[in-house]
Amino acid sequence: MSSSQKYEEILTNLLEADEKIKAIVVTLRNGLVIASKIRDADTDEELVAATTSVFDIFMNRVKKDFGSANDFINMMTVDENKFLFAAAGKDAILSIVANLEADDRKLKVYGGHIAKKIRLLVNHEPLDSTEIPQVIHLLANARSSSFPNGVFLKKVIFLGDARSGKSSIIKRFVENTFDTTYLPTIGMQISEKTLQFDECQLDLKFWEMESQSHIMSPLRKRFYSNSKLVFVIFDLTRKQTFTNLIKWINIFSKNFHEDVPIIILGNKSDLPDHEVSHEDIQQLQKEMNTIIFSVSAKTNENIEDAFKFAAHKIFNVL
Ligand SMILES: Nc1nc2c(ncn2[C@@H]2O[C@H](COP(=O)(O)OP(=O)(O)OP(=O)(O)O)[C@@H](O)[C@H]2O)c(=O)[nH]1
Ligand SMILES: [Mg+2]
Repeated sequence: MSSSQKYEEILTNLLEADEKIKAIVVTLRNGLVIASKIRDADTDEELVAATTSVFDIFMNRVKKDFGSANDFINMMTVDENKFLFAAAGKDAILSIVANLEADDRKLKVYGGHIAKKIRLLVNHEPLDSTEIPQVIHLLANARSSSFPNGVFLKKVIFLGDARSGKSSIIKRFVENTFDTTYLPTIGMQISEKTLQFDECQLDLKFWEMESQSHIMSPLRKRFYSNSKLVFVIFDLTRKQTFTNLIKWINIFSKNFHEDVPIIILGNKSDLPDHEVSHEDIQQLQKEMNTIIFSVSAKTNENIEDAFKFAAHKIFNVL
């Protein structure tokens, strides 16, 4: 699929996802339009003119307030329209025009997700799919007001075969970096990151344990104890890691009897030769009545969304 087809599909999927969206424009920082999609051809010219003038105002503000920031998402209302501007990496900007009834949160969830896809396209990095994953629809339609007020510390554990990318996923989320060198996790590795949802401060503590389980078995109980969510990671390019998911989940349930949400992530979506097919994934999804989605610690595809989804699962607000 050519890159212009990919833009076309991504923007079409976004229009379909939220009926309040009137137009979507992807521009380079200098204002050059690289892709656009307008719902109603009748309002075409008018909207493009409105978007361009608001875009100029916004860009001046961006230059002043954010410098060359490559991570922002901003909304403003001008006359009859709501505008969302999201950085799609350092080179491009996604603009969404919606009518006034559009839900801000929904626009931000979709906008943030699509902006990341566009960043990959602009940088000529591999894109796993032009479709909006189910998890994004769930997040977009969830109400953040359902998060409890206060400060919460929650333990999240990572399971999965050696070299599937547990440490890399955590590192990408916590430090926003990626390393191609493989350093097996020894013993226990713990790190932390805070997420904010309105009045809810969520301090997530990530625990990863050495995957050579037999060596570490006396520590297993401590590893599982008090966990509030489990991520199970497999490597999309190695089928065995997918088959072993069940093993990891079974060991967990044998050792820990509380009902904890489990999220399965297929990592390394950036690599070309996937041994695990969409059909395999869909079948397991059905069998386990869970959501599995593909991520890449390398390109950052879907990583943040996976953790946001986890936060919603922890508070059972989906
Ligand atoms: N291409 C690609 N490589 C990845 C990705 N994620 C991780 N890797 C590589 O895969 C290797 C293993 O990653 P780790 O994060 O150490 O895997 P792990 O699951 O923590 O492994 P153990 O700690 O031994 O259980 C490293 O060489 C990473 O650079 C990804 O999304 N894409
Ligand atoms: Mg590791």
